[in-house]
Amino acid sequence: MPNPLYDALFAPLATRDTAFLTLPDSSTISGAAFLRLCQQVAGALVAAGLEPGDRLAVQVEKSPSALALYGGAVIAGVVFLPLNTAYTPDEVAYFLGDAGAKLAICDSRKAEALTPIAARCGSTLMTLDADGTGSFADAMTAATPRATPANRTGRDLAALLYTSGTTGRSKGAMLSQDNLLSNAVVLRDLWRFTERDVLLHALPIFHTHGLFVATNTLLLAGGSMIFLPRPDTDALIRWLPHATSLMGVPTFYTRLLDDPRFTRDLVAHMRLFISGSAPLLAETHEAFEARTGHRILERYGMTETSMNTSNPYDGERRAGTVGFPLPGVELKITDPETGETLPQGQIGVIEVRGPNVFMGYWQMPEKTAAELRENGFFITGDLGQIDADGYLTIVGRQKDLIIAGGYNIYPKEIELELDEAPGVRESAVIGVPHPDLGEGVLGVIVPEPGASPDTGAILAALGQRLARFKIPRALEIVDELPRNTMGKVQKNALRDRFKDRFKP
Ligand code: MLC
Ligand code: AMP
Repeated sequence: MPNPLYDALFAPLATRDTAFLTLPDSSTISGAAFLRLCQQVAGALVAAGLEPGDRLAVQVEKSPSALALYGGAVIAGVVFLPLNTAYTPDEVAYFLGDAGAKLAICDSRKAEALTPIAARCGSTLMTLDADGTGSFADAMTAATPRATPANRTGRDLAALLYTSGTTGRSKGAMLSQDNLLSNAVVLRDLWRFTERDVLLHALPIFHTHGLFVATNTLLLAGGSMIFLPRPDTDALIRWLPHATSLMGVPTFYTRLLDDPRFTRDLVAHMRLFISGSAPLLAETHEAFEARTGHRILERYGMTETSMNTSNPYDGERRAGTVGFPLPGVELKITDPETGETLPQGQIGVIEVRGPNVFMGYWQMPEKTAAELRENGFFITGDLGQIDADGYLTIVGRQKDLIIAGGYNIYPKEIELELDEAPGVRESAVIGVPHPDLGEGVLGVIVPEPGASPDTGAILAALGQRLARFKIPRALEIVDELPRNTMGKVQKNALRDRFKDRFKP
């Protein structure tokens, strides 16, 4: 039965007895063995009563079994919903409820906190730990492996990936099989991935970058991956000599450059370094070339669209730019007020259209209509400018968004919490330059008259509710927030005032 994503990415593993994954202890998992793991997952999903189109939520540590959950979902035709391991149970509750996940799989450490939440959301809860044990692992052993993929078309949903919203409510981006597959084909070809490639994979696998850009591209190319649980710099340096390519967020590259062991010799054999998910400073690009002789290839994408643009493989990889639209992707710069296309060279909103663009937000028709035009163009909320040679530069964001270490953080979600804190009248959350993470989260609070808020206690309380990467690295107390004549908080003024807050 047809299942385009399975047929292109997973079916070819059946005859591969060479390594698909190399693990930190140097052990390997062959392509065929990984496919068997995926088939066991699919068998257990079917045994748990999941049918094509049902949603499977997973919040598990990175491991080969965790990656096999994705493959198993593709085989069973189940919609894969990966969740950041840093999310608190409160945050997970929203995703389970909103997506109507039939099954949720978590680490056993989280099972106690998530049991009542899953029950409330009508989801079955099972466990899978990074060592491959847990109640779902038992179910995999007990079930008959499912080798025949569910019948799916390219328009069927493959994944639901949540992105935070400007109003605080996360939106589930619906990605079809075609969305994922079209992007993998383009990236494999453009970046020249082949079966000889070994990707050093140190990204999390709950986001587009580590899950789709990295994994799908390597699966399609028939290459392999050194699969590290974390982007630990020691481990990167230990494994780089065995890799041909690395995909990372800019923090990977700044951390490597900070390490004297990261030398030209160490990476002389490497074919390709790719960066994305957050802006790579031109100075990092230049320092990297000076140290290694390699020019990092920067590309630009998002959850809703997977990848949109890339610097060229052969031509000039221009520092500070994200290159050209990918083959098959149309891109224009529009006026934020009128939506009209602007002349080349002007700054405006980046809009994209192509087979990569998602199918809309899960059960949010108004939000879908607001961001995805009827003619198929998606309004990214990023501000860009195209130079005379056609290179796109991202010059800012229309959306109030902070990107720290490649994770997106919407200030509104944190402001809503801070506003409720004892002694706080109002708050504003901003991103300011951070030497390691690109941007760091800073909370600015105005106290109630006569109050002296306990910032330590406020941050500790916030940690109970929100994932740690969202917690402000510091809180500043001010008498009042700068506002324009319309009463809107002027975050630019705050960003300017506190721009050196995290300077070393
Ligand atoms: C970890 N912490 C962060 C953070 N990551 N804080 C802010 N932003 C981040 N990104 C916090 C932890 O909560 C912890 O806080 C402390 O920092 C140390 O945590 P850690 O786990 O030791 O951090 P580390 O492993 O060093 O990870 C840092 C990182 C990682 C930047 C390498 O965050 C990472 O891998 N980021 C990649 C994100 C990604 O894949 N994005 C792609 C999105 S897809 P405390 O308080 O406990 O000390 C997308 C589309 C596209 O955007 O274009 O690709
Ligand atoms: P996400 O919601 O995680 O999909 O994040 C997507 C956002 O990350 C985009 O809208 C951009 O703002 C940002 N982004 C991704 N790649 C780049 C890049 N190379 N340079 C600057 N910003 C980027």
